[in-house]
Amino acid sequence: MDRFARGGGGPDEKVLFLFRMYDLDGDGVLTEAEVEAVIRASLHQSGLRLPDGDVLALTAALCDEAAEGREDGGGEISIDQVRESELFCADYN
Ligand SMILES: [Ca+2]
Repeated sequence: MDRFARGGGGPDEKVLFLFRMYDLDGDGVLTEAEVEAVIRASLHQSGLRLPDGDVLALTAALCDEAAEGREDGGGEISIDQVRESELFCADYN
């Protein structure tokens, strides 16, 4: 973990780290289950706790947002979409 934490650790690096960590099958996109894990981790890092319903709502909102720009309507999210998402970069404090 330490070697990933070094080198500035700006929001983008944190997102990249989380993305790689939670792209469980390593296929380069996050499925809804993987997105949920990222959200939970992000909240945990921010010291913020949300009810499960809110986490699921956030997950659904992110996946819906990601699906809007896709012809196949899939809910999977690429690293670029994660980077562009304010949800992952927002200051929860
Ligand atoms: Ca994946």
